[in-house]
Amino acid sequence: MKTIRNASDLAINGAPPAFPEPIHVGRPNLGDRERLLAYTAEIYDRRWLTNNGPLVQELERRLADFLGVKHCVAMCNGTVALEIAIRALGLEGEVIIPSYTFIATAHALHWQAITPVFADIDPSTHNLDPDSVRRMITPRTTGIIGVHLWGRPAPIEPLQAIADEHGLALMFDAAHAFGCSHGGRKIGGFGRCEVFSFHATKVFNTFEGGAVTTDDDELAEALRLMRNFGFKGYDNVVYPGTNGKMPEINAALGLVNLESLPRFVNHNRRRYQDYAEALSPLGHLRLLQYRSDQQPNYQYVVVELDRSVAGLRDKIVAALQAENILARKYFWPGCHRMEPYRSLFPHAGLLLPVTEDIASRVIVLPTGNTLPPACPAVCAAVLKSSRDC
Ligand code: T4K
Repeated sequence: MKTIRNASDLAINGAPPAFPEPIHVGRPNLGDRERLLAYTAEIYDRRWLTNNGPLVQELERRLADFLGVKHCVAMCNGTVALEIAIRALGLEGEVIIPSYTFIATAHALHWQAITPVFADIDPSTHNLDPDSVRRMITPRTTGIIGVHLWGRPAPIEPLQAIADEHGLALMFDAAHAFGCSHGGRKIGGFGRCEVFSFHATKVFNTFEGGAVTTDDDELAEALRLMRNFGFKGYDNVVYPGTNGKMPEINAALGLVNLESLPRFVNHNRRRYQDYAEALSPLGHLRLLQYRSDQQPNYQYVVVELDRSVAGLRDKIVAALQAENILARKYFWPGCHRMEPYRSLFPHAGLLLPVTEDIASRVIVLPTGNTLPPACPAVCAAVLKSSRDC
């Protein structure tokens, strides 16, 4: 492994890369291979591949237990889970969301002819700013979708108070927050419902997958029917449903990975501590911190550059990538600057100064099960030296 002392040691300046293979943000965490193969053989023998099979039902029970919620409805991915939850809650008109999120949060509304209205975020948490949410409410508003960005809980109680005051439905996009907690309670039981992504890149994955969790019996029933075209028994459709079903093979990986989740989170926590130690001497950036009363999953290692060096971000990311560290600029430039929203709402940015500022300064670094132990120190050396390259 080369030592990076200054800019001339960087691969972007012609030196060899620090790592021979790409190191990805979102490299999948995988549990026991033999257990997965055993489940696969079972699926094969049983010839029950999808449509609410026994492994999906078992995964749903285990997830509901783990999250401390009454109902967990497994889905084929997080985006369809969002769409179904939005439909099952009867949202329409306008729904308030952050712009600083993955595009799926906005698209899930747009696909149902609902207008996403972008509220600004709190600079210290990157999550929705309740005051901005209040300002976005109009007579057409029917709901709020809070996002637990980076696995840090959205401001749950203030958002619930706003929702109650204005008669709005509150749900959460919990795609990043599997295994995280708020006030001693696991994310999953807040708002009317919460939506998880179990995509390959998430701390807990089922290849592709997702789930909606809720304590509301009626809502759970609607979610279950809607994910299967709206069928209630044979030959009887009671909702305009879709196909949101999770296949058995996905549930099998879920069962395997759930067993290894404590190991995945522990591993991420140790890597996060390595990053914290390696980055602490650098004055031109800060590593995103977690509150001591909130249990994180450490799935995203988020670095915020100082404003004084924000203009160097692309150069810094390019320097990391040249070392085979495939850092990302999530969630730049914000949903409001992507289509169709930038054409629909060309002036949205005027009301989103914090989103624009944060989105221009964040770099997400790799972590996960397969992260080479040297990566945090190399990232710190690159971040230090690439200022001068
Ligand atoms: N809400 C929020 C807040 C979300 O963040 C997401 C998804 C959703 C909703 C929607 O949930 P899903 O419908 O996806 O279940 C990735 C993921 O595809 C996406 O799931 C995730 N958020 C988003 C934050 O990240 P991309 O476009 O950055 O993915 P990609 O292909 O660039 O992969 C990221 C890195 O991971 C790459 O360096 C390659 C590596 N990778 C990826 C896959 C799939 C692997 O090493 N192995 C793999 O199998 O969106």
